[in-house]
Amino acid sequence: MTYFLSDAHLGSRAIENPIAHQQTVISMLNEMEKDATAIYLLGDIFDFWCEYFWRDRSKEQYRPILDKLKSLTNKGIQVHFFIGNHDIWTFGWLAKQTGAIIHRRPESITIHGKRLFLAHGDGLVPSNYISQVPKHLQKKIKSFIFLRKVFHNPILQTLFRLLPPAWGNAFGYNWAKNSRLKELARPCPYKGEDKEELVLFAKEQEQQGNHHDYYIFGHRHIELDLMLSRDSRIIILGDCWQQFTYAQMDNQGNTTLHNSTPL
Ligand SMILES: [Mn+2]
Repeated sequence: MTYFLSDAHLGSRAIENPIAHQQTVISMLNEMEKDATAIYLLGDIFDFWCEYFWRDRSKEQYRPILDKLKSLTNKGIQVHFFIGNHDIWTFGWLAKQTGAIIHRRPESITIHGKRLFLAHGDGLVPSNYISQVPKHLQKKIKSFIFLRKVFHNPILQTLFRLLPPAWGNAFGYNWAKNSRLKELARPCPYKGEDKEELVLFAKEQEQQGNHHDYYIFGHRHIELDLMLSRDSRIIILGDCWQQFTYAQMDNQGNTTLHNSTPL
């Protein structure tokens, strides 16, 4: 079996019991361990993750999950870690601690004869998208794209990593907490086939001849399993902080969405 999960937002200061939350995610991994050959973590597993140039003792809060991932990779289960928009800033430490393979960009891979397009999903929109949406949304998208550039800029990343971890974390966790609280106050449900960016993105890929049997994304915190055509499907993975969603692909390439029960 191959498993996919995303958006645990571990360590979020908007989550009441972070230890129980981490344990729930670990219990999901324990279940997967029974028959998994590979586990794909599709981004935002951590609510804020930055590896500084200095030792960051606060990372010890994640020791249980880091050890769990390490034990999975020690057993020969592949763990693939895609950066999200909250855990961009890994520079080797996480890979060393867990044995996970880090992915910084969307990937096309083939498993069990199926071609998969995998990504967290932030920043993926069809071409000329901005000009097609209403003015008030254009501003929002442009500022998201600007922030994304800032966060991915190597020079700014280096400067941020020079900060004392306590300062960087105070900034990062509060920024992330605000986005969690905003989401709780104003959830953004599925926009529909003609408006949901990742659906439009996947449809465009198909139209351009870049065929995939499956598009699997996180980021949106909505559960979606939609046929794009007779032989193409998009799956958006819900999340692992409220819905505890995961996707399971069997050895014939059949993929299904499931939910775990929180501890
Ligand atoms: Mn995200």
